[in-house]
Amino acid sequence: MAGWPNLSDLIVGIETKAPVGLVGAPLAAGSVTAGQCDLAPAMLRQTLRRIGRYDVETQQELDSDIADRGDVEIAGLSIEEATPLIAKAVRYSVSLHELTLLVGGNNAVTRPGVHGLGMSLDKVGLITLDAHFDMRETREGLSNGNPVRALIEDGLPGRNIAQIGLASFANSRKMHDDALAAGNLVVTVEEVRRHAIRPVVERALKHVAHCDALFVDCDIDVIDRSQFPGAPGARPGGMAAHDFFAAVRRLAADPRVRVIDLTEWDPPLDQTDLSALTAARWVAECLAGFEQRP
Ligand SMILES: [Mn+2]
Repeated sequence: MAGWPNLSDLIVGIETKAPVGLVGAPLAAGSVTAGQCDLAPAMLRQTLRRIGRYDVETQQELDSDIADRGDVEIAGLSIEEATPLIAKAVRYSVSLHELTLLVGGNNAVTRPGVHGLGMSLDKVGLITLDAHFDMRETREGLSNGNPVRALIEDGLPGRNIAQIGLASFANSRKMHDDALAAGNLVVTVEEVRRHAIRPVVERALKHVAHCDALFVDCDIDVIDRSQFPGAPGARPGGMAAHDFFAAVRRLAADPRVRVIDLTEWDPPLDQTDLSALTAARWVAECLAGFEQRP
């Protein structure tokens, strides 16, 4: 692939003034299903060279530099212990870069990521692309199954939360009821198919129109398992990868989006390179959207 312009060309050192920052948060602790999501940031970096920079759809070549800020040092830490460290790393990145890509790790990185915006939660919007509500109870501690409930308990109002891609037979009635009662916008994966992804994303952006800054959580288990085997929570009947890409691009184009995370990728679950190529293209879609900003 020598001479082929690819995403790895865009990675620069942290001493450079880059519009985009990359923070790895290799958090594996506290997963509902034990796994190796901590291997994802390294695998993502390794796969960037396989993703080209030229987009045939827009006839544009991606050219935004990405400052790789390395991984937050959280090996062996619990979610509770890792939380302030992840929040601090995100906060620093947000202070330096217009857009921060936060690469988990499991979905528990989302809560510290949101706090990393350093803003009052009533001004922050959260949009999730996720098969799950992430509304498990918090009584027994934090997990990758309860970041949304934990954020609501922290004070994030449901009117600031839009959830896209919820899957049947993968959530409980209580989680659904609680999400609706909080005021979250809830769009199931079947609704995405019925109405198409683009209008659904517009609805989500409208739901958080009053927010000053947005955090986008891409739990990659939202994608159909046949198209993303490398996520423990992914199920048959999930979102098409092309809809996921379109959603990420549109969301990244909103200048209020300061952080986009990618969570729940567990590389060893996929013996092929399908999941790695999908996760690495997420970076391209984030950049493509970012470069469309006014
Ligand atoms: Mn999730």
